[in-house]
Amino acid sequence: MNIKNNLILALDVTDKDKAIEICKEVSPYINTIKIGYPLTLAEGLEIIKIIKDEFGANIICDYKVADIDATNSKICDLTFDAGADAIICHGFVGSDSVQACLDSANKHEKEIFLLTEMSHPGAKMFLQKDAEAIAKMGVDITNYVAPATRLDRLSEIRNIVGDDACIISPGVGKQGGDAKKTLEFASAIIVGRSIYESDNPALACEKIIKD
Ligand code: NUP
Repeated sequence: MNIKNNLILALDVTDKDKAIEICKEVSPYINTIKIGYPLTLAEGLEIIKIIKDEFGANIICDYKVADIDATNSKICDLTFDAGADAIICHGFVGSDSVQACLDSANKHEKEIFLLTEMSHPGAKMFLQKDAEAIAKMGVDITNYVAPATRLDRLSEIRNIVGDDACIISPGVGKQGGDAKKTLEFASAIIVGRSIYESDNPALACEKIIKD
């Protein structure tokens, strides 16, 4: 996936008009948009195609897919049929569940991103201890999600997955992560509130890119 300026917008607003307005403002800087549950539950799965068609953007659906293999297949099929270019899947559910997501992506000629360790404080309670094992689970994955809030962990995950893997990293801005330092290890950063809550989302993008 070609991610302009190595910057992905997390479009966690809950209103279609607001979503379109923000996308318009940031379109000179951003060609890859992450849509998660807030916008999808508010506006329906059709929002994927609406944003994709209007802005020609890559759409990554952050549905953190985490079920048994049969159910994961259905979730991924429906998401790719709705127009997503990629979907984020949890790794802690194990390789059969992840393989089901990958099979669906391959069938649709789309991609999955495997979530290793999460960026929020609570990730230290359970997920962190298994993050390295998740990163090397043996499924043929080339795309990962790893935290901008813990650079030592991000660096460790980069070491495990290798230089050719694509790592996208949330946690810059509101969660405390630094864009430039994160990009020493990550292929791209995911930024939400620092952009869409800004009075000037375009300027917020410019600042993130230049800093
Ligand atoms: O570990 C993760 N942390 C995280 O923040 C995995 C994620 N997918 N995210 C998502 O990234 C989160 O749900 C939100 O959509 C975005 C970060 O947004 P913000 O903290 O920049 O507002």
